Amino acid sequence: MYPCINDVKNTDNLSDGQKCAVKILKKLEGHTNLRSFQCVAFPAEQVKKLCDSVTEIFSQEQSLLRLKREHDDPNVKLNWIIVGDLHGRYNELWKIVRNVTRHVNSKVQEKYENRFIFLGDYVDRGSHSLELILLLFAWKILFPHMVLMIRGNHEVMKINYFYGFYQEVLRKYRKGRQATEVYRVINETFCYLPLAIILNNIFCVHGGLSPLLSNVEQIDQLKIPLKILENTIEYDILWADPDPYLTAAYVPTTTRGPKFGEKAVEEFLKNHDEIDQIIRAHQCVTMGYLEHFDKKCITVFSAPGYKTGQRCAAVYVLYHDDKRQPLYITVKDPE
Ligand SMILES: [Mn+2]
Repeated sequence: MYPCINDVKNTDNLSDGQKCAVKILKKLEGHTNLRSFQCVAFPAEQVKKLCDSVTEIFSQEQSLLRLKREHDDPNVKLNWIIVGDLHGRYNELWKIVRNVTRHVNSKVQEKYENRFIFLGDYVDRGSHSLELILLLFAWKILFPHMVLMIRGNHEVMKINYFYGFYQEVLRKYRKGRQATEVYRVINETFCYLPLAIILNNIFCVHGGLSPLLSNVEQIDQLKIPLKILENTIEYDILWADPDPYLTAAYVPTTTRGPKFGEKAVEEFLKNHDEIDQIIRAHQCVTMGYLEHFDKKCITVFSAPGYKTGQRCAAVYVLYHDDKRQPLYITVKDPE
């Protein structure tokens, strides 16, 4: 089970934003295997409506989302599928949701529901960032509880102006006025994305920890919409990387965020009784999955084909019975 147009209920009572999401999703569901330079075009007006509607939903969420089991309906078993960097790999996203949910379903017989956490880096690098982000926004509008999204370091205009997304939008709108409008409105929407999620005992974030972050409440206090400025908690948690060889807790870098070592992770877990693991994305790791510091921190990377010849990526699944496991996705011919 994945977010699907057939599951949209009460189509007569939809808001304008939901109607727009239905239109966009219907069209995208009909194009799940795009060639490199093929595009699914939507008028700027429609993109704007979609962005306005999803912004409203993100505004009601918080910078730090907390999901606890007791909030769940006890009759429904939830499997959480955690997805790392996607980087415009739209066809592969479809393969991921279809293959992974098929696999998860075959293991779970009872009444269940699959939910998704996307860890950011939706745009740049790949050739279909635009279709991918519109697909995620349409899903979010129609299935807000089933699809959770946080912000990656590429969901920042200063970055995605240079790493592919801006050029892609220019090309798809033939450098017209609609191009700058679409690019601007999507980047404005990015400023409303939450920054981290606590799911049961797991802290989900795009990059990692920050020396400025002693308590997750500090993330709670960050008010969206948010500009990401250097030397802030928000910058660090979007950019940080774990370093297995680091003896200090943190070391700054000049090109990315801080590196954090086992000491930093232990300190963070000690300060947060409710958290026992950190799941992050942000680095292209072999096979799409890597454990750090005795599984206290995990990297998930979900964009097969990100590097030439790299066919494998992974997602991390948190099954309803609390079993946690990576699932690998192999794509035969990444475009
Ligand atoms: Mn990243």
